[in-house]
Amino acid sequence: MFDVEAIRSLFPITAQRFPILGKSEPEPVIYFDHGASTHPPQPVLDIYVNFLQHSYSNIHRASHYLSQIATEQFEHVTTEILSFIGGDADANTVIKTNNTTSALDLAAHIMSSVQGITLVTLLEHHSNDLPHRRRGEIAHVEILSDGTIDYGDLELKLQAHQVKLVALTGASNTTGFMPDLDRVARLAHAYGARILVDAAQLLAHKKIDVKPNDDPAHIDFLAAAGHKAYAPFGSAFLFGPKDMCNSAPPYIPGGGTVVFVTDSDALYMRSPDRHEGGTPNIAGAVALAASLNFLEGIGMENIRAHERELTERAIAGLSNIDGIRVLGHPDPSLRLGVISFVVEGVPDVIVSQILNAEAAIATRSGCFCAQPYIQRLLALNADEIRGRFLAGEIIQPEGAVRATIGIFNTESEVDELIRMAGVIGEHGWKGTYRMPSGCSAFI
Ligand code: ALA
Repeated sequence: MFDVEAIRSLFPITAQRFPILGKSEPEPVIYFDHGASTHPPQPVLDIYVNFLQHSYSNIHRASHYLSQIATEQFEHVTTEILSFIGGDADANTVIKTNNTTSALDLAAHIMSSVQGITLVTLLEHHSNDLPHRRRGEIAHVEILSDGTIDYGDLELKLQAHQVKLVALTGASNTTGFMPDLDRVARLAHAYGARILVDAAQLLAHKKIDVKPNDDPAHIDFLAAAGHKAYAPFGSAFLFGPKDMCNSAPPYIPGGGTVVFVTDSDALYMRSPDRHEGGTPNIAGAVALAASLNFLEGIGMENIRAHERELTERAIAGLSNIDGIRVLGHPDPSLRLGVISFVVEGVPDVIVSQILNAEAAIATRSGCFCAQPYIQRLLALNADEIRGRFLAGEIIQPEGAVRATIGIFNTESEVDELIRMAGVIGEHGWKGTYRMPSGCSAFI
C-alpha cells in the first residue's frame, strides 16, 4: 500500500521550513518543483554518502581494492537502468552522462552520420531540439490546440521526408502531456526511422518499457537523469543500440575511451567507454541506481496512481478559479503531474513570488526551456518578441507558473496551492512584488 506519510518521512527536505509573510513561525516548504529537480530520500543519501566514505575511487584504472569496488558498483548501475526500463543488455548499451541535455546531444551525435532528417515535436524542451538543429536538417511536428501531438502531421512528415529519427518527449515538462510512445515508435519504424525519447520528466513518475529491439514499438534511444528521479545532481544516461553506439565516433575522445594510441592514430573502445571520456560522476551514478531501486521498491504503478490523483485534484481546483487557465489537455490519464497555469492580469513571475513568500510553495515560472511550445499555448507573437530582444530591450516574455507533483506531495498541499491561487486570482495577496530588475511583461 502507498503510504504517503511514511514516504514523506524518508525525505529530509520535507522538514525544511521557511518564513511566511504575516506568520510569526516558519512553515514547512510545499515543494512543487519536482519537474526541475527532485530531492534524494534518506536511503539514497545513505548509499551516496557510504560510497563517498568507504568506496570512493576512480574506476577501470587500477587493481587496488577500492578501485575494484568502485568499478563493480559503477558497472552495476547499467544493470539497474536496463532492468528499470526493460532494455535488452545484448543489443543495447547504457552510456553515462552528466545530465539529460548531454545524453540527448550524444544521441544527436550518434545519429549524425545517418542520412535523412530529424523530426522534432513542438512539445520539446530545447535540449531535445537544438542539438538536432545543430547536427543537420530538422522539421517540426505540429501540435493541436489542446497541447497534444498532431499524429496526422507526424505521419505526413514521415511520408514527405527521408526521416532518420523522431525525437520526442516521454512527458512534456510544460503540460505533462505524454505522447503515445507505442504509436509514435510503430509509425517511425514503419517509415524506417528510429525514435529518441527524452524521458527526463517521465522516468520517476510512470513505468517505462523500451521493449525488445525487434518489437515495432521498441524505443531505440532513451535519455534521462537522476536529479529528476530522486538522486543527487550530476548523473544521467543514454540508452541506445549497441551497433550504432559502437560505430559512432567517440563523443569526447580522451581518457578512458581508447584501446591504443600511437603518435598518429588512436584505437577506440566500444560503447559505453568509447563515449564516456574523462572520469564520470561515479558516486552520482551509484546514487542513480539506488534511486531507481528505491522507486521500484515502492512500485511505479503505486507512484503513478498517487500522483495522478493529486494531478486530477489540482487541475480541477485550479480550473474552477475565475481568471485561471491550466495549460494543456485536461485529461489526467494523458498527463503527468506537471501543471502549468496562467493567472489573468498577474505576470507568472509575480505569481511564483507570491506563492513562495506567502505560503512557502515552491513553483517555477517562465517558459521552462520550451519556448516554441509556450508560444503556441499562449498564442504569443514570437517574431515581435524576437525583434524586441534584437533591439536590445530587457524584457520578460510572458510564460506560465508551473507546479510539478512528486512522490511525497499530499492532498492538503494541493489544496493549499489551490487556495493560494484563488487569493492571487482575486488580487488578495499581502506583500509587494516586482518584475526582475529592468523588465517589463507582455501583459
Ligand atoms: N529542465 C528542467 C525543468 O523543466 C530544469 O525545469
